[in-house]
Amino acid sequence: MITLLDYGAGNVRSVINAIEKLGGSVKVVAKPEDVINAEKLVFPGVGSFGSMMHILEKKGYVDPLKAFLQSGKPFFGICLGMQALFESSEEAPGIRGLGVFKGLVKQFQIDRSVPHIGWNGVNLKKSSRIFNNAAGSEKYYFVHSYYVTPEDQAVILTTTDYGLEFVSSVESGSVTGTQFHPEKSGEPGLALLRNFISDAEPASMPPVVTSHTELAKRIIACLDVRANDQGDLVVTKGDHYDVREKGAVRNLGQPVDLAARYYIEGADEITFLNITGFRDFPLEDMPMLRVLEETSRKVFVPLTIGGGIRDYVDKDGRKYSALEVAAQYFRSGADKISIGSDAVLIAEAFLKSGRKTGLSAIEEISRVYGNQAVVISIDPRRVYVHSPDETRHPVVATSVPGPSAEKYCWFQCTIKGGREGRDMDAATLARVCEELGAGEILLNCIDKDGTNSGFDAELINTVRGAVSIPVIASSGAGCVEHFHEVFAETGAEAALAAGIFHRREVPIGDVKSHLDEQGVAVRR
Ligand code: 1PR
Repeated sequence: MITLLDYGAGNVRSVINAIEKLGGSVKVVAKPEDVINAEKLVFPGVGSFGSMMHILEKKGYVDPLKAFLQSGKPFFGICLGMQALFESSEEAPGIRGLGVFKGLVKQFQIDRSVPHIGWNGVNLKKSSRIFNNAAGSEKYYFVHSYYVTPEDQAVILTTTDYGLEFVSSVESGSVTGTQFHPEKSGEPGLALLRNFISDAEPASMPPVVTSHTELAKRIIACLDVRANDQGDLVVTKGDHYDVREKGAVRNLGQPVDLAARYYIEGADEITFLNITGFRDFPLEDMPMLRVLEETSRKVFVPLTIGGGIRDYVDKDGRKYSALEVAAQYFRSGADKISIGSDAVLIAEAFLKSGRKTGLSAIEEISRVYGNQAVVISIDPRRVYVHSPDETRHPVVATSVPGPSAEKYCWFQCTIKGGREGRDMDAATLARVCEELGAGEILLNCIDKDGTNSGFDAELINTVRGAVSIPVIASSGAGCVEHFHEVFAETGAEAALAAGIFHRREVPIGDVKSHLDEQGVAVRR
């Protein structure tokens, strides 16, 4: 029996799903004694160091945890669950950690995008039974902005390279911790958990021991989901955001089935966009929550859900916060949520007042779940002008002239699925959302959506240049070469596609083989 310490943050459902997939059974801690009485304890942490330690204190888990960690019984800390083992964190000055390991948790100060999001390798520093049967060249899924710095080098199990070499896992006796998420690292991650659950013996070194690792470029499969005219939830896809064919919503398949297929084909992440979410009330949108629950039982790579995440007043006048909506999605299996229309309205309000209220959906959700859990989905379209003076928005001199041979354009943000243009440009929106706490940008493009004509590199470079958080390029992929182009011509950390995958025109595996042949780091 595995005991799981769920202190109420983030996506513990995927850890439970992973352990149950491996044939294990899980008991979730309900009271402090459950910690002490555990045979084996798994502690997955997502969010921020300060709120985690605060909740552990409030629930009376700190002393039982310290006692368990001295007991010699097996412990597995994941992400914040590993950071909690250290003395303190730059993320929450003055807040004490469990102090099992001497050392500080530090923030990345590097010239790379932060958070460190994606698949990266591990350099093994000593043998451990959790890496038994590993080849040594596997990549695991990381999503964090802070890393541990143990004073005692002997506890270091692995390091990983991302702007600097940092400690990505630790082990001392029966206490193991990983910065990466085994429950979201596909089969290699499940193998680690299997070793922990099954007391795999003896500890051995894998055949390959790397001395350097590289963050892979991510290939993301996107499922635009909405109810069709019969009310069934289907995956749909159009071009330029028009998903109807002869008046009917195009039906490209069942969300859970397609997600499971893309997992097997090697997608690094799966994104669900509820494209009519701006109309609905998500918490009444049980079908979408069920899709998430079912998918998270079959898919062990990160899941992002977007569509309709904002504050609400329901028909009985009851007020719901975007944080409550997001919490429901995290508890249903999401690792990240994506905010579209509401992000534009939040940024407009911020630019008008010049003041952070702390109450916007971006600020609230990133405060509780960490900025890495908040993605901003931007739906821009080009507005062509003959000269920069024609607009107050930043323009680019474009190599793709406009309908009247215009040589300049700016990228106008839209809301409600491209239905309403706003007086804001994409780079400003991205910059403001980063300032408010967002951790990643999903940069779509209405002009390119569904065209199979390639990504909009000018748009991507404009937004890439305005933020220091990762950017996902989206819209327009038509062949494997388009993925190489976008990574060669822009600094995007990931590329997303929909239509070519749904229509089985380009298998995800072919995209990865092509990138591999071109020397682009990918997860194989
Ligand atoms: O505004 O917070 O309710 O969120 C709604 C979400 O749904 C937004 O993220 C918005 O991008 C998305 N959305 C709304 N309407 C549509 C539509 O298509 N009518 N889909 C829509 C946006 C963009 C990508 C698409 C890529 C790749 N689709 O997600 O998958 O363009 O497509 P391709 O590879 O086939 O070119 P809110």
